[in-house]
Amino acid sequence: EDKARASYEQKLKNVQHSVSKKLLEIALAKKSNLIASADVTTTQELLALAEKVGPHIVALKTHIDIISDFEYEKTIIPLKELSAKHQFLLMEDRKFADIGNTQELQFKSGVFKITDWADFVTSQVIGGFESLDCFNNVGVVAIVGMSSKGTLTTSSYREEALKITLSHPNVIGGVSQSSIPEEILLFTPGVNLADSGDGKGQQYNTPEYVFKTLHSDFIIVGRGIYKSNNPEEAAISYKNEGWNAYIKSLKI
Ligand code: 6AU
Repeated sequence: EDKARASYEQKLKNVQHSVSKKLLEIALAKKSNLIASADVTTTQELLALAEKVGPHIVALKTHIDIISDFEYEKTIIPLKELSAKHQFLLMEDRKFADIGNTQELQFKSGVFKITDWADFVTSQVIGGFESLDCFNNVGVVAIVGMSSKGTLTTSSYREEALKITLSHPNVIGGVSQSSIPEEILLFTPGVNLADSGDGKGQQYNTPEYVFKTLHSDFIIVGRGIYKSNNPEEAAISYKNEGWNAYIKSLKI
């Protein structure tokens, strides 16, 4: 397990998808491998958080369907402006989990119109290879393994999920708590410096652990940042912890 990992520079030479390239370029430019999860429930909180943490992150992860006052004009247009101003990508954590036709409707229709603004989305791969064909204008991060206690993403499930993840051209990487092959990007949530769990099944690791042991590329931090008294300072400390852990893992 303790062997040197591929650097972002090396990965940048090998990845094909434009979204993978952008993520790696931003990581190198900002010296950050942090994705902030904006699990807040109003437009005002979402935009305020994006403004504060924007300079320190590679992407802002949304659950857009929890925003109680969502309006495309008031929510998405300013969010897009902030993503351009602070140079971060938008990751919609929709976790699609249906047949291709339904996923296509959920992706393109309704009030959220995810296809119009997200740079990349998360999707389960339980619907099979072709269920991911509809996401052809964005990057897809496949849910390979979950962080919660008792998850059904067993090693045999993860093995099958990885086959789709590695072979589908829309897929840029996976969400997992285990290592995945180097040619794709590994996104790891369940990262918190203060807590080991949340009493609702979530399980946390440290940035140190996920970079050293899993060779993650990006950490996803929610409550560690947005619940903090000072989200900007918290983002800076997760950014620094994550970057230092990444640098260390290059030298093993
Ligand atoms: O740091 P937290 O626990 O406040 O938030 C973690 C965020 C949440 C979850 O929906 C998400 O990460 N998540 C995911 C993702 C990103 O797909 C998968 C998973 O296995 N565990 C997990 O927590 O927004």
